[in-house]
Amino acid sequence: PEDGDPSIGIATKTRPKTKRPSLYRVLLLNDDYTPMEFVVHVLERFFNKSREEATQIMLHVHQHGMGECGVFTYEVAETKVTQVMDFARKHQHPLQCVMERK
Ligand code: TYC
Repeated sequence: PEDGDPSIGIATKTRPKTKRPSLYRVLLLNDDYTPMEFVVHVLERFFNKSREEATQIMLHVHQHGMGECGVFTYEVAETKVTQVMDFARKHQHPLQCVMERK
């Protein structure tokens, strides 16, 4: 004790406080209007995918309704979603990008 009765001890237990950040999946949703080439470009530009991987992901989304672009911490995932949505809107495509807790 800093002050007061030195015979009274305060029991404390510390534990390592480092918490792993929660991770979020960023997903693209399929629609009938966004051109396939535009989706491939989005995956290359915002998710650093190769042309080949971007094409595979795009086709997965096209065939299954949604697909994963990457896994990020909250702030990074949020930024990716905003960038993709702004870019799609700017080009007048209805492409939807969402994030979900892993
Ligand atoms: N279904 C679209 C088409 O046939 C292509 C597409 C793929 C759209 C993936 C969105 O997230 C998407 N042109």
